Amino acid sequence: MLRKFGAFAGLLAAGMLACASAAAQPVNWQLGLQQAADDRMSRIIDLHNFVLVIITLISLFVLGLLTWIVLRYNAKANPTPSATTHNTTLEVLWTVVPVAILVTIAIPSFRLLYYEDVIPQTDMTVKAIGKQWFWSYEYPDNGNFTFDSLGLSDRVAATQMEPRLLGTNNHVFVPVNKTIKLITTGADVIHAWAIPAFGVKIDAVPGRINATWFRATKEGKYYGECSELCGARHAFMPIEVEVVSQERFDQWVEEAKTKFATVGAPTRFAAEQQQ
Ligand SMILES: [Cu+2]
Repeated sequence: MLRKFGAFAGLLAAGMLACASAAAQPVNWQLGLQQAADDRMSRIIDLHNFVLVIITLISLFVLGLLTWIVLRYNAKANPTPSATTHNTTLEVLWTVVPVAILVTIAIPSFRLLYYEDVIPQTDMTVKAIGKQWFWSYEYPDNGNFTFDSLGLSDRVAATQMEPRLLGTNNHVFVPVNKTIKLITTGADVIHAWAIPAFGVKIDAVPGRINATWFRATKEGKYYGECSELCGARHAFMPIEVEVVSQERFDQWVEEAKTKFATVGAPTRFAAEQQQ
């Protein structure tokens, strides 16, 4: 009995540990965006909060005006309405103030857009290929190996302590505090590679290469999903990224080189391997 309880406690602890190592994923009753694990996501959250304050103030102001007009100027309270048609000061104000508000939003918005768009000096490249319905990855700077990353069934996800519909069988590994260039393409239809905690969402289009970047600053597991409606099993092609130390990453690369195929290598059949 005691042993059973010990096993259960161990399982519980492992589960909690798995949750703790999951640095970013959706949570029940979540309000707002996922926690940032990357500077660009911090900037996106800052802009989001800034615009949220402005739209809240505008909404409250309009609500106040409407309430005032309904109460003060209804037919009963105001039987003889004013016949005024023009008021220059008011017209200038209701043009200039909204323009000033839009410029106030546009400046940080464009600054962020260009910050995201310009790819800085990167340390390594990961290529993600969207397929119906899973992702393939290539590591051209680390031995040019390639592997497929498939979503887990509910049963397997539960046994592996992975979140439902977000865990994958082969994770994408990247080193912490390194700038990663991510290039994407589609093999069949348009998919989109997205990890909310990194502030990355980029289309994977057949016949062309898209590029973006991220720099994860916290170790842990990060989850995302294909974000372009791509067919029947669109909801079942998750993305799981493990951000690890440089040493752990190097170790994983060595394992991956022997475990996975090399890009462009001829297919070896079982009979051939035995010879
Ligand atoms: Cu897809």
